[in-house]
Amino acid sequence: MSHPRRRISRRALPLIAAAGAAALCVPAVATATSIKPSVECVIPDGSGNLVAYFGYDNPYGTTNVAVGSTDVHTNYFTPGPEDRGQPTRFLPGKHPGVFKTAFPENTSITWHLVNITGIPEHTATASSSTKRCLPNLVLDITGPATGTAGQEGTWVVTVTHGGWPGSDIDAPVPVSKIETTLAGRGVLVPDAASVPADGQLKPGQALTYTVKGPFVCVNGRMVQSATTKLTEGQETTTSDNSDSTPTTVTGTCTVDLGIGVTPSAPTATPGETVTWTVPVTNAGPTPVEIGDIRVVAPGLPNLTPAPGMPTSGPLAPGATITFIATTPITPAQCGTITNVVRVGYGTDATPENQRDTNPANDVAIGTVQVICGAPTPTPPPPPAGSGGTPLTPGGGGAQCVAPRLFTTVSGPQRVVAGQLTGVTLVARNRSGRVAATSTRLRYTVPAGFSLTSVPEGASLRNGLLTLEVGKLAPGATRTVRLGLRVNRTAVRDVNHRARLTAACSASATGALATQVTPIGGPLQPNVTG
Ligand SMILES: [Ca+2]
Ligand SMILES: [Ca+2]
Repeated sequence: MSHPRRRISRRALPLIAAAGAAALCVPAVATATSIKPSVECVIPDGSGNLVAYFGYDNPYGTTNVAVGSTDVHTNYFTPGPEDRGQPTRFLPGKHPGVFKTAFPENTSITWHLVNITGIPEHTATASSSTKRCLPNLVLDITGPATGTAGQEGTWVVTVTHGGWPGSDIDAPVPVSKIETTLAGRGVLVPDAASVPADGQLKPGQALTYTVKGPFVCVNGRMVQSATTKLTEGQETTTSDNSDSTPTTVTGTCTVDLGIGVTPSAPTATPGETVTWTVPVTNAGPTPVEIGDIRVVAPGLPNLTPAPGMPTSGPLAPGATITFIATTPITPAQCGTITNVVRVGYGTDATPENQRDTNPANDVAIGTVQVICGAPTPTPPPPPAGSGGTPLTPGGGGAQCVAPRLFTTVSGPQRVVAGQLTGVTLVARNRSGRVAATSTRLRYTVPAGFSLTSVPEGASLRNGLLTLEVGKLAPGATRTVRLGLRVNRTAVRDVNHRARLTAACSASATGALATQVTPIGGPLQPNVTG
């Protein structure tokens, strides 16, 4: 059985020898080529000519080729003149755009080049159809390698004018024509210090965009991607116009959703339909999964995502999805309709550290007054010259006089986590003669606290309670009591803050500092205070 194998070996030997011989010949054959001329681009000079940029690729060492045509070489242009300033000394390697020459539009010129006897010449032809010389932008983004969820990071996007490849053109690009976008953030504004005073970005100059924002964790990693473009005209290449940078994100990715509820009108009559808008906002630092958002609205059984809203996928920090529901108003509902909506994240199986960490904005209450029987007369307009008169053009010189407002927050200065408590808000107009109009009292529910009730006529959205006080006569006071529960997990001291505003830019603020004693030991269920 060894016979055939030996025969194959014997036959293979001369083949190997032949292949070896051929391989030795390859360099000689491969070098039997000329220096190659190239045309990079053309650009109109504004006087009926095109300026063409030529270069070359020399596979040899430095080679001299004189202008003209002889038995051994060729280096000339057609049509004449033969000498258009092209090189006669060719350096090794590729050299794009080493010289330029003008020729009339709608004609062509050809550079002929041979540096070895007896082989075909190489040519490069420039004409009106040769590609135009174009500028090039190059984008780069840098950012931190690591970050902690929720903390702020800084990224820097750099867009450099990379010149006009293949030419010596040094024309700038207007900054106004450069549009740079960060994925998820939209169009960026360049750092003022990087914008040239004349608004023209010259070759070699760069715009920088400094971007700050929270580290958000998606599987422990965050990627920032940026891209730039010319809004007018073309570039040499767009393959270098995008870049991205990854950050490894550590720490707890806290979730915080906030909810609101707004009826389509503050009042309704039987027979009408009220539409309730329920926005859910991602108030936390990390994206959340829309499919894991739970909205509980017992009074709104037909609550559904508003048209066009996504029902799955991520909800970015700061982004809102909206739900809507309608309720037909019946005579049985005369009085006040109150709708309480709640938001939560995940299910019973969701680990504690991945649930909503801030309950202060988890509940919202909306009310509608259902008016039955005789219609309420429209309140008369405020008397002329009162504090509510807006400054109107051509209004006979009416002046807006701001009332003197005063507001306080009072209540316990020490509470224990889990207990029921409350605060009293006072809104007062201390003016002697000026009425306060469009008066509005706002109260921010502190972190770790939640409202147990909302006064009539008030709305609660994302932890901000807004009460429309309306007109407050000179010397008048309005007092509002709010029931609060201190969250069982509350550990931080808080400030209760109230802000009173009215027409004519009148405002006042009040605050109350409260110490919170955390619960020691295991949590007790059903804390009733
Ligand atoms: Ca580019
Ligand atoms: Ca929340």
